[in-house]
Parts: sequence; C-alpha cells; structure tokens
Amino acid sequence: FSGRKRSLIEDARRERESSSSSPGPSRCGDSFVFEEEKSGNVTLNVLFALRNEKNAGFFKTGKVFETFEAKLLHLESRPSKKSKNSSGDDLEFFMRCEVHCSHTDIFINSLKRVADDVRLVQEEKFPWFPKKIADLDKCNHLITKYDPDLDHDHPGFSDPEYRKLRGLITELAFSYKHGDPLPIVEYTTEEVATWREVYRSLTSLYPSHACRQFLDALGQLESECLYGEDKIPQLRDVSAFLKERTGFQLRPVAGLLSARDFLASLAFRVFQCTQYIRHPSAPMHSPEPDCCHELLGHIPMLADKEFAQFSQEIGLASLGASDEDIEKLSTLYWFTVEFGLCKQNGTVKAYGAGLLSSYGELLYALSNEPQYKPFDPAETAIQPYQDHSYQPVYFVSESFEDAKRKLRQYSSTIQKPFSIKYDPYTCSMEILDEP
Ligand code: HBI
Ligand code: FE
Repeated sequence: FSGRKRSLIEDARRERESSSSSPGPSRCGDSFVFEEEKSGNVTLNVLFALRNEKNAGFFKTGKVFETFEAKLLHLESRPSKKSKNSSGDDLEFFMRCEVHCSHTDIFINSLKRVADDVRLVQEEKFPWFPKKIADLDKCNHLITKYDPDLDHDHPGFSDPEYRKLRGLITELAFSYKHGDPLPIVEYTTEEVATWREVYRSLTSLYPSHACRQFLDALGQLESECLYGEDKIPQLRDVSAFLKERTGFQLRPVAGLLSARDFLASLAFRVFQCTQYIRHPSAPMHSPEPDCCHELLGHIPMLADKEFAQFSQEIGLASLGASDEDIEKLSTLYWFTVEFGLCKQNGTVKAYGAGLLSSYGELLYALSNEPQYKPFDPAETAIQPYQDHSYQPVYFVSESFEDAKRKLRQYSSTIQKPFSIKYDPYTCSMEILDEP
C-alpha cells in the first residue's frame, strides 16, 4: 500500500483527470455496468473515499458488500489527494466487484451512506498512455524488485550510508518535472572509483566486442571530454549530446519502471535514466539498472540514428497496447536493446546495453557457448528470458535497418482500436481513428 511509489488505480485516475469530457458518473447508469454474466452478475469498478472515520468506515463498507453478497475481485487503497484531514491520512479506495444486476443501484446507494465520493468508473477500451511529452511526468510507476531498501540480496541493503546517498538521488528523480533542467549530482570519491573500475575494464573489451555504431559514439563522447575514467558523466551534458545527434533526451528515474511506462517514454524519444551508481562491493555487477549501465550501455547506441528510430518505434508500438502485447514488446526490447547482437563485416558484435555494460556477459555472449538465433520479432517476443544470469540464447540482427523493417511489420500486427503518429514539432501524439 505504498502510495508513494506506485498506485495501481493510477490508470483510472489519469484517464479521468486527462479527459475533461468525462461524464463524472455519480449514479448508476447502464454505461458504467459491465460484463453481464450468465449468472445475472455484473462487474463494477467503484472508487470511494473515507474521511474522518479512521478504520471504522472501511469495515462499514465491508458490511455493505456482505449484505449484497458482492464478490470482491480487486481492492487498492492510497492516501487521498483531496484529504481534508490535517494529518493527510484519509484514504481513497478502488474496488472491482461482482454483484447481482438487480442489486446494483441499492448497492451503490448503500455504499454512499457509509463512504464519500462514491463513483463508478468506466472500463477503458484501452490502457491510458501519454499523449504529450509532459504526460511522462505521470509515467513513474516503479517496480520494487531489486530495491536496496527492500531487497535483502541487494549488495547495498545493509549499508546505511549507501542507502542514504541513493535516497537523495531518488528524491531528485521523484521531484523532476518535464522541462526542468536535469539535476546535477556530486558523486563521492568512492563512487567515482567504482565508475573508474567499470570504465577501465569495459573499455578494454569494446574494440573487439562492440558494434561500429557504439564505438563511433563512444569515441565522440570521449573526444568531447564528456566521457573518461576520472568523472561520472552528468546526465545534463549527455542529454544535450544526444539531443544534437538523434533528438533523444534523458529524464531522471528513481529505479526500475513498469515496462508500460518505460516503453511509453521511448515513443517520445525520451530515455528514462537512473542516476545512482551500483554498490562498491560489487563493481562488476548490478542487479538493477544504474548509471554505469545507462551511460556505458545505452547512451552511445542512442546516438545512432537508425538505432534511435528502432527504439522509438518499440515505444510507439507499446502505446495503448494490451498487457499481453506489452509483455511481448518488453521481451523484444530485452533481446534487442538490452541483449542484442548484430552482424558486421562477417562477424558478430554486441549492441545490447545489458551486454555492453557487463564484462562477464559481453565475453560470454561472443564466445561459442550460447545459442544464436536470427532476429525475428514474432519469435523473439515470446522467448523466455532471465534477468539474474546470462542468457542461454541471443538474437542476431542483420543490421539496424533490417531490424527496424521487421519490427515495423511486427508492430502492424498488434491490434489497437486506433493508430498513432508522433508529431516531432509539438512532441505529442496524433491519434488517428481507424475506420
Ligand atoms: N526501467 N529504469 C528502467 N530502465 C530499464 O532499462 C527498464 C525499466 N523498466 C522495464 C525495462 N527496462 C525492460 O524490462 C523492458 O520491460 C522495457
Ligand atoms: Fe537498460
């Protein structure tokens, strides 16, 4: 129930807030009752608040459910944004439940007696997605996997000093709004030492293992003195570098985002970038993305025009897609942007950021141990993968042009009730309704 980091009713809320034409249902009309079933039951999505009542109010709503034999399918709570209580501890609830269709009106009216702001929300035809670049401020749903404050196996879990520094950088990311200058972080000597160790070991492998586009961009970053082993590059400088080359820009993120939010930002040529660094006890490994992974793995590739377009197109394909399609696109992203290999002058090179930021896996991926398969989006999108050990299989692209062509063909098979075009002048999505 941590309203701070993520709230699963956010999608419903974002939709209500963003569409001013929303009818704001306050009574039970037919349009807000769903899925009439053979049993005569209907599914309702109910939002309500509880004020000044502490827990007693919640149990009173439970009584209403009991009386009408409503079957609870889903329940979430979060701190109320409209809290009238000075301590701000009022709660809002989202419930999905099944009741008999003849009980709907009386069920809602009974709830209104014990709860505040009771309303039914319409089932969305497709999931909410950002329409303009500033909407990315709402794409901040973190996944708590690998969080050093929660995960006992995280190398920083028992290091309060590390968690304190991380906490400060987390705050910067949480308070960031589109258009703000990217925050500057002053890294400690120990953090710079971690960066140096990672930088030295990886750059020794790149000439033989990284693809041409990566080497070109890294060369530019170094000659412009943005990259080097003695300082951790600032996102602000790196973002300006990318903007000039491919129009990509960075925004700070506090950790691992939901796949939906992460992919959506790519549609706007925005890369959500972590700014903290891994724990010094494990410089060659990080269970989660950190700035070594972003700066060494992702950034040089995002400076390549074809690759930038490939990345944006995965993002565009994700907007409004079903959970199932997001899962597939996320897997596709995994085996390309993170762990992709490509052919170059008759040899195989790495372009995936997960490889280019991992000494061990970069060596392994280009050894004769793993299996190689040709990149084919429909197959790649359903390949099972792991995020805690090396991949048993990698997909090899002919070129980025070829990968992009295949991705486009694949994206056109994703069913959506609309099509989308990105307008780079306004940084917003044009939604075109299909006939
Ligand atoms: N979040 N911050 C961040 N960085 C990533 O690289 C990332 C993410 N969330 C999901 C994700 N990558 C991938 O697993 C794909 O699902 C998109
Ligand atoms: Fe990554």
